[in-house]
Amino acid sequence: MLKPEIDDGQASLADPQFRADVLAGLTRRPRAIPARWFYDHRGSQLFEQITELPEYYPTRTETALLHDLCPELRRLAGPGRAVVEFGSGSSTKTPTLLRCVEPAAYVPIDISGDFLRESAQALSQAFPGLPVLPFEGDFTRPLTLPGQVADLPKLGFFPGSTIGNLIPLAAVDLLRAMRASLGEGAMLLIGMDRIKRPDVLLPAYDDAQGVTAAFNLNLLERINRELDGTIPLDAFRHCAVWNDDRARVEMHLEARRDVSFEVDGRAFDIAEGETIHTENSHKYGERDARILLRSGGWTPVREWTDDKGLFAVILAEA
Ligand code: AVJ
Repeated sequence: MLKPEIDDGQASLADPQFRADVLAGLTRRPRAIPARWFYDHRGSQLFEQITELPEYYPTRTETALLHDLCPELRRLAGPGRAVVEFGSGSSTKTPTLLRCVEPAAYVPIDISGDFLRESAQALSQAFPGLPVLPFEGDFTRPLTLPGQVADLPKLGFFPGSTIGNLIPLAAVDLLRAMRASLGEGAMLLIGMDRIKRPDVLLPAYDDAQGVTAAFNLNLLERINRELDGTIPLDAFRHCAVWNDDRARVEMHLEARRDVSFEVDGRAFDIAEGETIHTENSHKYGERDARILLRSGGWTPVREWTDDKGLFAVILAEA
C-alpha cells in the first residue's frame, strides 16, 4: 500500500489533483475528500499498522483464505495465465497467489510508477524466472496490456476489499473496465468485506490504540504540509459510523468546536459538529457481491469465506 510522495515541504510541488480535490471537498456540502489521499508515506505506514490490529480482521482473514483456497483455485484457474494485479503488489498476498497459480507472467498495474517498479523488482527477485511486467496506468479505464501477455489468458487479482472504497456505480464501472482490459477467457479473483454486526465492523475502523484515528487525522497533517494549511488538528476528532441504508462504514473528521483555517490561501469555517467525510468502505452480503460482479460483466464461479463469514474471496469469469 506504500505510495511514493514528493515531500519537500513546498506546497507549490503538491499534486495538483490533491489540491483540487481538497479545495473542492472542503467547499462542497457535505464536505468530503476522496480516500485515495490518505496514502502519503505516513498514511501508508499507518495503514500497514492497521492491517495488524486485533480489531482489523480483513487482512488476516483474506490472507488465510488465500492459503486455503489454493488447491481449488489451481484447478479452476490453472497454471500458465498472466496474473494482473490491480493496485500495488507490495502485500504478502501477492507471493501467496503467485506460488499458488504458477502464472506465465505477472503484471502489476498502478498509477504511481516509482513504487510500482520498486515492488515489481522485489517480486522478480523472489520469483526468478517469472516475467514481471509492471504497467503504469489508471486501471479505472480499459487498458491495453503489454504485448508479451497479449495471447495469455488473464487472472485479475483485486484483493483487500479495495472495491469497497467505491460507491456501487463506480465499482461497476471499474469491474467493466477490468473485464475490458483482461479480455476473453479472463478470470478475476476479488476480495470483498461482508456485512456484519456493527459491533464487529465499527471497532475495525475505530481501534482501541487509535491507529485508525491517526490514519484519518494524518489527512489533515498532509493538507497542512503539502497545501499550506493551518488546520488545528486538535479541533477534529476521528469518527467511524455504520450507514445501514448504504451498507457501508464511513469515516469522518468531526469538528469538536467552531474552527477557522486556511488551505492554499483560501479561508474555511467549519461549525462544531460538522464533519469532513473521508472514506466509504462498502460491505457486501453473499448475493450483493454476486449481483455487483454480474453488473460489472463477471460471472461468479466460486466463493470462499472464513467460518465466521467475515470476509469473502470470489472467483469470477468474464
Ligand atoms: C484499504 C480500502 C480496504 O476500507 O478497510 C482501513 C482502508 N480505512 N481502515 C478498508 C481502511 C480504515 C481499507 N481498504
